[in-house]
Amino acid sequence: MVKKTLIAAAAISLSAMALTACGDDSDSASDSGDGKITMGFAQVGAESGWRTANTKSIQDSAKDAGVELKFTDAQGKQENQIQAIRSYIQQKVDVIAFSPVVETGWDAVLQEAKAANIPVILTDRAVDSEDTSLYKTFLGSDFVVEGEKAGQWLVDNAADSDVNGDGKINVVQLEGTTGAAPAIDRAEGFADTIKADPTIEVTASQTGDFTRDGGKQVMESFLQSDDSIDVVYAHNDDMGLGAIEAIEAAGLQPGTDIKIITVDAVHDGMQALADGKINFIVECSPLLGPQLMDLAKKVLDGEEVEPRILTEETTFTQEQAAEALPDRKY
Ligand code: GYE
Repeated sequence: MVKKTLIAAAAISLSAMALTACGDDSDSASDSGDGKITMGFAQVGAESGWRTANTKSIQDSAKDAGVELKFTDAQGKQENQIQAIRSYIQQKVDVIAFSPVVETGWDAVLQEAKAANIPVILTDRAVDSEDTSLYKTFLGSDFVVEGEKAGQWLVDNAADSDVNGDGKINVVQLEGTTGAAPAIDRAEGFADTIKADPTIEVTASQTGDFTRDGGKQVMESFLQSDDSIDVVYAHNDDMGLGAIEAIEAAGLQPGTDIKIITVDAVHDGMQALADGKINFIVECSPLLGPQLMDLAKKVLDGEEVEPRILTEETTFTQEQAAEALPDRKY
């Protein structure tokens, strides 16, 4: 139903654009003549608290920067994102930005954007295209480093994390969306770092698709098949929050009977951390909007921009979460 609405909306705006395009010959890579930048943004979906905060940041900062934003929600489907990007190309937006659901499979549509002379900015997630001329820059976190920070906390806190006291630290991993850059990289950074301590082992790993419900379901099945779980490493807060529900339903105390490490540091995650139900969170900032608008302007002004722009992030212990919560923006 929602998908149909999206397609219908795209079709309507396409025909509207076809009409206006007749009187407008400018097929430039700069703004379409009225001084106002039009940006087409193809969002992943609304799978998590992080994504909600990210969408709000992009919408608010477009308004603040006077950028006309065309926004689509792909509901977690690559085909919807590709369709949205194609419609932005046909509408001759000035710039396209998107957060790719998965890493692979973008070359064709990005080549179409390039042929139409519309610059593309990758926001939040990367693509694995070898041809880096297909996009101007990639703005977002270093997900490998995030995984390393999560792993390092566990290595540093190994003595307290052998909850079952069997001399081994059994970790179950709740992975993000299969094929997505943050899922691939957060797993890799974590796996590399825990090698420093041979008692730490990932004993089970499955996708929870970055959702609370997914995290809960996967954790329920992990708990049914294994009673020696010491640690949960969830690729985002929402899956960690779902795991908390499953752990509590099994009569165990999250944060004590099973340690929990997550990534994001959105409000609900930080609350659970301050409450002692999560043990450590690696921050991943969703507030990419202001930098994105700034980059779009620079790109359209013909300025050189760095091909990779990293966001600044920190980590939180339980005490730090309690301190930071009152001023948290998301
Ligand atoms: O960590 C997760 C979201 O791409 C960094 O996607 C983003 C991730 C974020 O669903 O919560």
